[in-house]
Amino acid sequence: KPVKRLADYKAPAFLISALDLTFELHDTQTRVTAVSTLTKNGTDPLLRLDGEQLELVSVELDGKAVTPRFEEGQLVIEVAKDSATLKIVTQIDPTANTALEGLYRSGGAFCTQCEAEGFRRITYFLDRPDVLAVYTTKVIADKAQYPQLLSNGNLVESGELEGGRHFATWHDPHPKPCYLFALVAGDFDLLEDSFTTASGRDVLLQIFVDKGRRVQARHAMEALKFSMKWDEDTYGLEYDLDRFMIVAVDFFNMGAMENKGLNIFNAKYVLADDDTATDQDFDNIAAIIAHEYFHNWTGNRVTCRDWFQLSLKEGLTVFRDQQFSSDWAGSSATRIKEAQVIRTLQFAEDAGPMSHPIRPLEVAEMNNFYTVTVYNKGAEVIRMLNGLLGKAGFRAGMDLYFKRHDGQAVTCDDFVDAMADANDVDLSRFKGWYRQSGTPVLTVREIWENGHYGLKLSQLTPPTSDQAEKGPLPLPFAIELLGHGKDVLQLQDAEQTFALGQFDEKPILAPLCGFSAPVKLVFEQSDDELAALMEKASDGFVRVDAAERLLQRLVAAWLQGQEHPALELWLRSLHGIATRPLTDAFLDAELFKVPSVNAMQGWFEQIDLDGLVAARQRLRSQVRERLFAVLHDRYQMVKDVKEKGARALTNSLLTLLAEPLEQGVFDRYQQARNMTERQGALAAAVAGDLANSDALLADFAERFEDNPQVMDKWLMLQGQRSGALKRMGKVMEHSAFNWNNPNRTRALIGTFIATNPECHTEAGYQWLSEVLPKLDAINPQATARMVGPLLQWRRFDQKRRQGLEALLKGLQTPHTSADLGELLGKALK
Ligand code: B3K
Ligand code: ZN
Repeated sequence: KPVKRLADYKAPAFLISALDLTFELHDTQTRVTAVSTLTKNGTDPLLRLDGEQLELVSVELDGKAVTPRFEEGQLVIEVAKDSATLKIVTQIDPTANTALEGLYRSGGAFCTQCEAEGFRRITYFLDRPDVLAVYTTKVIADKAQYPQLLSNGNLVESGELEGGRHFATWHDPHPKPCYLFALVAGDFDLLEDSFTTASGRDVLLQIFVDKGRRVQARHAMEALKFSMKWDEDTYGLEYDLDRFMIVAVDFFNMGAMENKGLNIFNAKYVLADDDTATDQDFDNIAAIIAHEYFHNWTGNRVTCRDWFQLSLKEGLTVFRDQQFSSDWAGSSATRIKEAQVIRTLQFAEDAGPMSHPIRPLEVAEMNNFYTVTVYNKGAEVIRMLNGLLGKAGFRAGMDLYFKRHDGQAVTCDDFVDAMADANDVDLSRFKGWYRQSGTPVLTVREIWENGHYGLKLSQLTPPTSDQAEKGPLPLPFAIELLGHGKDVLQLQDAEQTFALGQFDEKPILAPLCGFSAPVKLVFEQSDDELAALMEKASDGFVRVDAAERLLQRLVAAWLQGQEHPALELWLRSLHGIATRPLTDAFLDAELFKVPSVNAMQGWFEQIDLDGLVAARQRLRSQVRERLFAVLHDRYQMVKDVKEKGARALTNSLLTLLAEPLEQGVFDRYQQARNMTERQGALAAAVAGDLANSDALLADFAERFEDNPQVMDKWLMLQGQRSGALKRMGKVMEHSAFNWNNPNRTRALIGTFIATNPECHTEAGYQWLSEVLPKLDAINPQATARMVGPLLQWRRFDQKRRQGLEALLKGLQTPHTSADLGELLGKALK
């Protein structure tokens, strides 16, 4: 696929103000008639339409048949007049569509996924986000098989047809880009409710789910209503159609999709009840329901000019869903987990061959750029703006953004300009966050002279694979001086000194409170101070980070075959936390986790995988040996408390103590009152590689064989467990696994690649060399999303480097998809 560049953006040669679509749905031969109302947007008479995997039936311009020509995969039509009506008929095979882009049929229903460039698999079109049209969609299908026919907007007509068929016509009055188009046809159970907006509009709310699972949509419905209210209260944003529909499907490449008025969700982010979903699942569902709903304004009403601007809608909407989550069910762990995503996944992305700014400069396959950088780092950038401008200033910026740009397709610069103008501030340097990739390293030096305390801060962003030159960026450095209060230092330059006042004793600095900027910290703070922060800082992120910094020193020493005093300090602090009165179970649940091997990989440039695995085992066994009694007491104290925080803490403690508590793990699993407890116990058994884990996994599979979302938990544990590789053949034969379903393949194979050290063995690479081409042929997008960890091959030891390089090279064949091909090309460059 040819690379596109942000710098080459050109306005479209034509605009399409209206699009009338007719879908004659048949399982393998669906006919699509698309009638566009075109106007020239300049002088170029050549209309170039995107199209992929289509069978062209006919083309008519203003009622006359035309013979089109093809150039570089596009359909080219000469349009003499300034405006015209274009009718195109295409035929597609939704059943053969295993890529799950465009219109596909799966699980007995038709559904669509058009973002980023899937609409071109439905008809020839200007498949780009800056072409906004009003859609009218007629859907025709067999009535018995597909009683529900849905599309965007409001239902205008429906009725019976000959031969057992029926139709429904939908009209969406809001002009939208084609990536927001959606169609669903199927036979679902329906949960309905309603919401009255602040200005009195009654909105019908509908959630469509697989038969028999209606009650499991209740939590999603509550989250939806809360989201609608929250966006009114927080940003003054109301819903703008008569109905809002959500359809849950099991075959889906991503989490969900914000199609106008008709969100399509991966079923795992809709369906939940206490027996089948964990507390974390409930929170994820609420966050994603909110995220997609919030897109109605940040994404749909104001959309992106081009795909390089993806963070315009995604970074902003992730920030909004994070704000929502902290209001809805937030705990001290919420922000810690957000920071963890950045520090493990995003920092790794920036350290590897896929490094890109939150507004990428070059893209071949757009689907490869739905990344933690664009989404989560993008949200961190918005969070910094929010902090800089304050709540009222940020809201003023949002108001101005909608006032200026409602109904338009705009750029990230437009967004930042609205923020700047509403607040009368200069944000030109801040825009560097959109241009520059990489992770700034923030070095902190303390100044302590004659009772005066101060800080010398300096920042440096090392070169990344995509960009050699870096400059300083404005960044907020939030601090606490233990016992003396908090402050936010605004670092503007490469180096700056801040005087913080007079003290009797050198204060203890809690750095980067709330993870105030997406940076790596270099700070030679004493081990004792880190231990004090771990126990006493008022900010949860600082406490968990202090523990990690201690462990990083310890593990670095262990990898050199040395000992380090950090071990005793870490254990002593954990002891202190476990014996003090319990004040924040969520936070303690985080402190009682031993960092994953993945998290540890982020501490070092070169990955000594065997060393890290051994270090992690050693940390676990040290905790067991030295702290069993106090941790077990705490476990006894919280294990029966019916409260979310207590469950989180119980699961952390159970995981740490799995080996000595073998029977306890077993009992906990058998007596579990909900999925949080059952899954927690099972995960502990697997983490400890207990003898009973086979029996428990078998029991779990038997209990939940009918629930694919729950069986994904089982597949994930199969991917994680030690000895996974030798059991793979068997697991893949289990009815729970399905090569064509990306939820299943991601759960088993994706988890294996991302978390299991057995992946990085000769046998692991051999196995992947067989599995990945097969997966890529079925679903390129899902496959490309799994291989991220393998692209880091240069950071491994020599033997693994060779093995991985050979694996990646072997994947480059004439059959390789554009998705996977782009990643391999970058990784091997
Ligand atoms: N916008 C969609 C993601 C589309 C992914 C295309 N590969 C979901 C979301 O971010 O809300
Ligand atoms: Zn989104």
